[in-house]
Amino acid sequence: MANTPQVRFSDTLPADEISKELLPVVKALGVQKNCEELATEGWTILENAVTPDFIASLRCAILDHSRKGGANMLLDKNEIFVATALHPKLMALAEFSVGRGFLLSQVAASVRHKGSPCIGLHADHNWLPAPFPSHNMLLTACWACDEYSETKGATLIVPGSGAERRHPSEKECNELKGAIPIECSAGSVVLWDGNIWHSNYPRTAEGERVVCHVTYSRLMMRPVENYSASKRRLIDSHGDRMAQLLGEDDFLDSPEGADYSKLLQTFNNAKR
Ligand SMILES: O=C(O)CCC(=O)C(=O)O
Repeated sequence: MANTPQVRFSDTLPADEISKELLPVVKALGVQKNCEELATEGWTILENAVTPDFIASLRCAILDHSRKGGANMLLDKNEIFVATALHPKLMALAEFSVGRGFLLSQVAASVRHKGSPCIGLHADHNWLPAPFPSHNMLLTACWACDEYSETKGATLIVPGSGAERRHPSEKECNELKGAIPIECSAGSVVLWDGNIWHSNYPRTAEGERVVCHVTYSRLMMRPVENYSASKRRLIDSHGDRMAQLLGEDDFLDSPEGADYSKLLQTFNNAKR
């Protein structure tokens, strides 16, 4: 994190501006262009972010922990997941995109085989109502352990969709108008903000596409108080509404990571 001066800021830095404290870090790491792309396009690729050995070890660790197409809650499962989450270039891009003091939201993985279906067009601001705020809330960093191309099941992106600052409609989800594959080599990290519409192409090539998904969120997404120590007792005594208040009525943060049976309900809740 860049040094925090002991003065009280009364302004807010524009979403596309790199703070003067972060700028030297961004320049030293060579990620200024990535910051610009995130600000203007909503996505960027960090090519060759790590060595081939690192990405091979990450791929093995993901496969070791994956069940039924992926895994969640990986941060404390292997030191390599810590290294992905704390990668200096990602930390700098996250500070730029989701602000100083940003949080780790998840470290998950996906393994897509030939014939794996696509996940459907969405914006990662999925549990925010539209219009989305001008400052990004969620930054997703996908570590490609295998080459990305359309037939290999690359992430699909709709360039320019971030400017809509809303969720895609059902028609837009079906038509995928203007969609392109993100093409990159294994060892690259693809990052996008919460506004841009994306999905993935169904994999038609043999083999599998292994990806580590690291998400960072803006500090304001965190509750002020943390009741995890007494959560179970409070919910047992007070029921469903207490479960909702303490975050047990959504797809986020179940003991095994995301609980996808509650995904639709969570995304719908954000829009009513
Ligand atoms: O797996 C992909 O290519 C897309 C992943 C995705 O949609 C996400 O992490 O939000």
